[in-house]
Amino acid sequence: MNRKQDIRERLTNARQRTLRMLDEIPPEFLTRRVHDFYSPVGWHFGHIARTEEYWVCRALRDPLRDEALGFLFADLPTNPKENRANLPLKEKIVDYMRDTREHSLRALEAQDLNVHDPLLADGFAWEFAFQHECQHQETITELQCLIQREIGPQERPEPHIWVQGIKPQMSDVVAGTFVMGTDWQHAYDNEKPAHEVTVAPFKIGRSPVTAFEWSEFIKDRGYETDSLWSENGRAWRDEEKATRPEYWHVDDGGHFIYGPTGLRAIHPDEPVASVSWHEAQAFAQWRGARLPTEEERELIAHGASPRTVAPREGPDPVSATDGVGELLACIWEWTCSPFMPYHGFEAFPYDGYSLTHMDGRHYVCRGGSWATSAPILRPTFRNWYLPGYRQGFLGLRLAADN
Ligand code: AVJ
Ligand code: FE
Repeated sequence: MNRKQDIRERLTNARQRTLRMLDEIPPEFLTRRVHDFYSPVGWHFGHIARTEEYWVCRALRDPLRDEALGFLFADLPTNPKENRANLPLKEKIVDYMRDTREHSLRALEAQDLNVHDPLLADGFAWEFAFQHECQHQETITELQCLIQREIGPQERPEPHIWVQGIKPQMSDVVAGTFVMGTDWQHAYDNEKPAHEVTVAPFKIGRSPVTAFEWSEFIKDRGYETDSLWSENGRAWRDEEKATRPEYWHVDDGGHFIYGPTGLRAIHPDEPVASVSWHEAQAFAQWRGARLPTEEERELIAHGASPRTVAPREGPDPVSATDGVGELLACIWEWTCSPFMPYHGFEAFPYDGYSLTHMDGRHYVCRGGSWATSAPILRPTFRNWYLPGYRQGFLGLRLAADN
């Protein structure tokens, strides 16, 4: 299939899903901020359109066609999240999405992609817009969960019985040299360049830490045991009054969590989610283990079969398989590595994508979650958050020295 046709189809498929997601949002929530960290969910739909329009226009050296909407839907410090609640009506957002997409596809049709300009070569601007749309679909899923939490339980789901969970096991990984990162033109700047890395032997969890394992940490007073927490971790815990993963609802009958369509029972073997880096660190301490480095996490992911899995309603329980599994599309896994540039990194297409976050304060997450769109699941993909962040589908996998 030719490249333009391929881009067109992928953009069109992504957009079908985005529009389906928009229709699932209760209209009264489109302009409402349900959490301090987030813009109102309606903003994300315009932002997807604006980002595509912006990069296509930049590539063509054309001005933005609608400066006002271009600003409203920009993720800029001059446009703080409080401003982003003044949104146009849903129909106008949908019009903007349609109009910018039509313009983008017309421009794609007319453009020769066999050129040297890095914004145009092989359709970079369109590919960037596509991957960006996929990423915001996951943010929208996070917001769907938060919206369900605001709405509250419609009915009490049948709880799972939490008697025991799968036995956590570790696999030995031999020392090895592998190619970390990629030179693929359409990878994000932070994944480049490809470079050789040598890793000492280590042990790695065969699956991410499960909800049941986390419940044992709680029972063993892990949250109250100061020696398990770093100084910053303790400060965070006290400030947040954290006693369990933020989105857990526990009553005497069971464990529940809000998914994108409402409250659901937590399966004991599903990966624990919505834990911060501080909590993940304390848990690893409690188990006498540590978080993997991102080098270790990428090394094991290169062995993973590149399954393409569609996003689901929630995580599947992990299985006690031989070898290391659940490497992609299960849960984002915290690593102990700060988000920093690889040697030879060049910010592209703008500093704000990666560089401004490479401040030593953010930590890398790897793997992708059940809510990550399949086209952006890859072993080299780096996600990052501040250590106190626990919204989103974030869990962990343990590692240890060998
Ligand atoms: C990589 C998920 C931290 O959502 O802030 C979306 C991705 N960058 N639009 C974010 C991103 C620009 C980013 N994360
Ligand atoms: Fe964005």
